[in-house]
Amino acid sequence: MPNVEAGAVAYLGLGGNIGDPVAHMAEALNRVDDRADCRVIAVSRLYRTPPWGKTDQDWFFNSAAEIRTTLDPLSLLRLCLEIERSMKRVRIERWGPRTIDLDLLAYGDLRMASDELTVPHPRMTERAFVLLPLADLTPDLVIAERSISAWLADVDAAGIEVADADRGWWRRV
Ligand code: A4P
Ligand code: MG
Repeated sequence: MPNVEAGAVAYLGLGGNIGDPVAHMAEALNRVDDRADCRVIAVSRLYRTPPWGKTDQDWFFNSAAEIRTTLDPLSLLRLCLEIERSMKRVRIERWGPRTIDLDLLAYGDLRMASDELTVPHPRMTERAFVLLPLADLTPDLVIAERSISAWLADVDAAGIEVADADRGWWRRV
């Protein structure tokens, strides 16, 4: 059995706006937590967010999770992509509608950029729908030399609502 307690702390960002996004996010988190090499430590509140980037689409649900894992960063990314694929995520257009999006936001204090994986997630500091859930978990986490709460103060979070303030939402779906 891998000793998850000795693993790295990583943060995942979750979102979706097709079908039942809350059920998809809950299933994704339970699938991560069910693995012997991963544990979900904490989950953010559940947010309802206006579409960012491509605005003529449905509102999203978004959340974030803190996990502990013995997987290396690339294996963790591949796990996220595999979960997305198995939930039949259709990637029709950039920033377009999706059943589930599972991003690796940060992995310990690792900084890396390759074709397959960039950590921290390069666009996270511009996105209130990522920063707000992440600030529930770790407001003092430093990304690109500023804390999550400092980045959050600079982005437009207008319209974002808390859809469920109970952080156990993902256990109940
Ligand atoms: N990849 C590299 N680094 C990473 C990483 N750290 N985490 C690669 C995840 N993936 C990473 O991913 C394309 C490829 O990026 C993956 O195969 C992986 O090898 P993608 O998720 O399809 O990315 P994308 O759509 O090209 O662009 P981007 O900017 O990542 O978009 P997102 O993050 O997918 O965002 N509005 C609201 N309110 N809420 C949302 O959740 N989401 C999007 C899409 C647009 N607007 C939104 C929301
Ligand atoms: Mg993604």
